[in-house]
Amino acid sequence: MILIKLGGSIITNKEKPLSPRKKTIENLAKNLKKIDEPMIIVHGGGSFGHYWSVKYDMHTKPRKYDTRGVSIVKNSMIELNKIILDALLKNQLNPYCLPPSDFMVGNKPIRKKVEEIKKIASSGLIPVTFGDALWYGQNKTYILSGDKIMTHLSKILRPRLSIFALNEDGLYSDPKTKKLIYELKDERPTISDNTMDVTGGMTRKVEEAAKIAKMGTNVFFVNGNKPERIVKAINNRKFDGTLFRGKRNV
Ligand code: IP8
Repeated sequence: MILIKLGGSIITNKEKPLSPRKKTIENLAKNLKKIDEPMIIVHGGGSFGHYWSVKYDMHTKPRKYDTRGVSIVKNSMIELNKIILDALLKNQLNPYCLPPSDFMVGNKPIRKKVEEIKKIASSGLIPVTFGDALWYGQNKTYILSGDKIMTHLSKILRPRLSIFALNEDGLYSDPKTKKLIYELKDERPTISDNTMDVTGGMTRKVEEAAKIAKMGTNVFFVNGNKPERIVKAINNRKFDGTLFRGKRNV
C-alpha cells in the first residue's frame, strides 16, 4: 500500500485565493490511474484552507478560534476536496471521501478507524482525506495539516512507501542553484521557508518525512507537475526527487 500526499501548492495556485490548478489535478489523476497497488490519498489546503486560516488567524495549536472561521475553513476544504474527487472519478478511479473527523478524536488518530482505511484501500476504493479545521474539545479547534495525517497513517498502517507530491523537484541543498538532494539517511536538513502556510510549509513536510522514515518507511519528495515521476517511484524505476531512506532500509 502507498500513501500519497498531494501538496496544496501543487493542486492550487498559492498566489491566488481559491484557485485550483485544474489541469495539474487532471494530470495527476491520469497518472494515478496507472498505479496498480492500493493507495490512500491525502491532500493539503493550498489557497483554499490556508487562505481562510490566515484570514481568521487560525493555527495548529488548539484554541478557541472564531467559530465563523472554523466553518469557513472547513467549507473551503470540502470545496477543494470535491474538485479532487471529481477529477479522480472522471479518470475512472473510485475515491472514497474520508474527512479526518472520521478517524481523529481531538488530535489523536483512532487506531481502529485508521486500520479500517487500509481495508477500504484493499477493496479497490481509494480513501481520500485532507488537512482540515478540527474539533479538539472544550470549545477549542485546531488546524490539522495533511502532512501530520501522513505521519499518523504511516505509523499505524506501515505503507510500502509515502510520497509527497510538491511544486518543486524535491529538496535542494542550495535553493539558489536548485541543486537537488537525492537521498537523506538520518539527517534533517534545515529549510529556509517563507510561505504563508499556517501549518509550516516545507519545514513541516521535512519534519514529518523524517519521522516517517525513522519508523522504517521510505519517503519520496517528487515534483507533482511531472506526475509520471510518482508512477516511476512506485514502480521502483529510476527515481527523480529526494528520498528519505526508511530506517529498516538503510
Ligand atoms: O496544507 C492544512 O493542510 P496542509 C489545511 O496539508 C488547512 O498543511 C485547513 C489549512
